[in-house]
Amino acid sequence: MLHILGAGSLGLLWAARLIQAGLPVTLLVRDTAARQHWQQTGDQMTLEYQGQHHQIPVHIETPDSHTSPIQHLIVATKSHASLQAVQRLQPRLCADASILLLQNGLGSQQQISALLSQQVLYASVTDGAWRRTPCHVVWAGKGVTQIGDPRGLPFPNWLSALHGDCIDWQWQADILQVLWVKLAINCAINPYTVLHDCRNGDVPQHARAELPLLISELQQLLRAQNLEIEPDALSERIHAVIQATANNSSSMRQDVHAGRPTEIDYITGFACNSAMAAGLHLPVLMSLHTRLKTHLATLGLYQQ
Ligand code: KPL
Repeated sequence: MLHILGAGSLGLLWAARLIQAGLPVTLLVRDTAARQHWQQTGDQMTLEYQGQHHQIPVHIETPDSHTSPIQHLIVATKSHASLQAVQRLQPRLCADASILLLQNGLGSQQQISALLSQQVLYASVTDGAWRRTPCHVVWAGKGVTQIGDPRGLPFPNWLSALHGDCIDWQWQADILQVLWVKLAINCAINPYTVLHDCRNGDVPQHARAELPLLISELQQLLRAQNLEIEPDALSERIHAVIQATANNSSSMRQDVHAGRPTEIDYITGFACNSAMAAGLHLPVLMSLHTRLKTHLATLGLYQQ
């Protein structure tokens, strides 16, 4: 049995794809109110892909409604909610359980690794998804999931069940490098989409001359983490993602539109803290983070 923690867009997308592939899945929702909402829909979710709607029955539980042990846990909560959510489930985790973290940004993964003695895997997900309703997910863009063990252990066998038909994933020997590059991409895109309330494709026209300066600071930050990245490679990656996701609303902008807290602390916040810890002076990144905090605070979505 695979347990998926979190019924946001990513949790629903993974649940739908794993169930469609015939795997046994339990979706863990936050509380009894959420549980009842699912009951009203007959414990059915909708996966919408390229205009087609697929109805999928799903087994729903709350973390406290059962005490059965958990062997395989996929954590799909937002980064700021994941530590607490995993702590709540900790008593149910088998001693040899395997936990797969799908969070955006960095920082929450390390908090969970420090909490658990079990194998904790990190993942970088590039699928685009959003929820039309709490039980209806739209798969807006197919991506690839990179999975790895930050301690360099080999991949656990249960991942073979997630074959390419259901989750397009690859094993990454250096998952932290992948997550750092993704963090840099998110730092260069997400804040501007919120500050200018724009789609990803409009970021360069709003960020203007600041964007190359920011990218060069992010490059310094990656180098300080001992990551090998060619001088122009980061800029090319960022512009390629902007183009490939030009019509998308970033995850941070989606959170703001839904009135939810954002993952700022695990994106620009983590980047700023890491820069300070490395003794780097990155004024453009710092100023962007400060402007973002102030903007979110005026929307009531950040406590300064
Ligand atoms: O990962 C993303 C996000 O929105 O968080 C990007 C790459 C910016 C795509 O929207």
